[in-house]
Amino acid sequence: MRKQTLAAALAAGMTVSLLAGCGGGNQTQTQTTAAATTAAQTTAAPSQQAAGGETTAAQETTDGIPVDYFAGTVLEIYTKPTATNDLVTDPNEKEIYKLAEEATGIHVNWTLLTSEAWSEQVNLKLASGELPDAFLSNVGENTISDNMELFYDLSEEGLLETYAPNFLETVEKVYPEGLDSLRWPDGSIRALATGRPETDYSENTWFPMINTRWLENVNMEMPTTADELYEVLCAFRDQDANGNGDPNDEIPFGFANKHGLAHIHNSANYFGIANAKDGDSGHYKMVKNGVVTPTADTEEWRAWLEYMHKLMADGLLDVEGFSQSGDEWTAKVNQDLYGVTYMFSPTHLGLDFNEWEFLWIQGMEGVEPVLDGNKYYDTTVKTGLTISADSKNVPALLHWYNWMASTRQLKMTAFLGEKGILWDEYEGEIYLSDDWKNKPEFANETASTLTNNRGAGGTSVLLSLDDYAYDDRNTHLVNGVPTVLEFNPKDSTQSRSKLVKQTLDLLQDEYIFPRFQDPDAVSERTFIETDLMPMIDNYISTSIMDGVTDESWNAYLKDLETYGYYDWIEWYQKSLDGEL
Ligand SMILES: [Ca+2]
Ligand SMILES: [Ca+2]
Repeated sequence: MRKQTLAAALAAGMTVSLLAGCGGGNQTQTQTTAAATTAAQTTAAPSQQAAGGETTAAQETTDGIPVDYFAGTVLEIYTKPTATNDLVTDPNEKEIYKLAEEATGIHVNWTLLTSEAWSEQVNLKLASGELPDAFLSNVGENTISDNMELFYDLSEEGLLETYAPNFLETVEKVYPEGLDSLRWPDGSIRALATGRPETDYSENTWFPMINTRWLENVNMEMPTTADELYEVLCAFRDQDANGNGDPNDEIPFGFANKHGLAHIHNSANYFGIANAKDGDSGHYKMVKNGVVTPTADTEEWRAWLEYMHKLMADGLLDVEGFSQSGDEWTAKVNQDLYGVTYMFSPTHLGLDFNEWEFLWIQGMEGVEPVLDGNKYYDTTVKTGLTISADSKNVPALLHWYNWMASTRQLKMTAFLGEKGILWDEYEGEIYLSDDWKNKPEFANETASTLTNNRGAGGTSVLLSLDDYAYDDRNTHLVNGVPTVLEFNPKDSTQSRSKLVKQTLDLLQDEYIFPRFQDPDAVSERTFIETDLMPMIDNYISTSIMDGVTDESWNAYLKDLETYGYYDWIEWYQKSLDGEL
């Protein structure tokens, strides 16, 4: 095959180039040495970089391919703006792409599509058969599975190892399953990943929160068991807990199944049942010791429903919780009518952060409460870079992409823009910097506009958690020196981060890592879900409103079988085992 011939030719030429051009310099780049080299490189003038000089080591990729091996190549790449406030009309104005061209000699002709036009244009291109070399932005799993043959299979032996070793190294750090995370069911690799994972800010859990002012008003302690919570909620009901003079306007426990994630399902956490960040139906299974385990047929499940029914029957739960809209729920939050409810953070709802505390109780004796979510939150874009099957520039493209991932500093430049504005270095470590805020030239900017206009965010290369800034939420450079930021309860990022950090240990360790799946297999699952999920959801709401009897419970257990609950569980077991 052509590419193999190219690879072979390159492999043969590599030794020669190294000897002739680079003096056999040490190819081993630890992060520390790479850091030092690229720090110099990033600040060096373009002409110096092009000339090489002392930056030789950084100008070769780890495997020794000369950085300018593909100089003169012109790539056609489609992309879209990093975010809606990315006003850059030519991505070549961004620092990372300037550096990449200066170093590799590869020029990119960009076609920048609006987010609105993206899907349509990608599909038009795919239908026309006249494809650019690559799409650098999320093409999407379905688009790929529908047009598999139009995307280059990057699983070809030796291809990524030869041209994208830095990327491969990052992939192993980012995904517990390494490169297999990017494989399709047939073993092929049709896209490379971009962006960065998070464990901190974005974890999508909504937290159960209790109003401590209300607790003080009714003169009670923070509850730690289901019985104590019941007593507290009764006090909220019976007294003027919000202190507005009316003892009857409190709704002790609020939820809204039609709003985002403030769902009653979250309260199953106290009974040891939690999702792994996949919505309501995520609560209907858990992975325990490598086995996908049913939850919706357990004694814990029934105990949860019975407890919530007791709250409902005694006027402690919002009776409108199943029917009200998100806006109606929000209005009640803002009118100080809820003593307990679910939140991304109080600050995000415009509430006083210091008035609310995370509410964590033991629902059932002997059952460990578990918080929704999992300890690993994948915010990377797994279909971030796709290369067209008929591109004549596959090695050059991989080499260009790989170069941008050759050091932490370049990855940070790709993500946030040039060093010295949003990020900088201090004694060899990378930090986010706040010093741009004092510079007149950035007076009209925000962190968000700077990020999006100067960096390429998730639309660039792949970063691991270690690549990013040290303690990025709480330690920033201030006047060039690492400074632990004072906690500001009005800062929604800090508030959320504080809650997330406080609760990370309560998350599950086991979960089903998302993979690309055969669309037919996915259809089989969604077919089961069509009737199964409404049945379970209906049993939840009926039980909480009207109670659980042995008769209703036994009929429900039978329904679980009839509606394919155990086939659904088995499907996820296969998914966990990588058999789909
Ligand atoms: Ca009351
Ligand atoms: Ca009141």
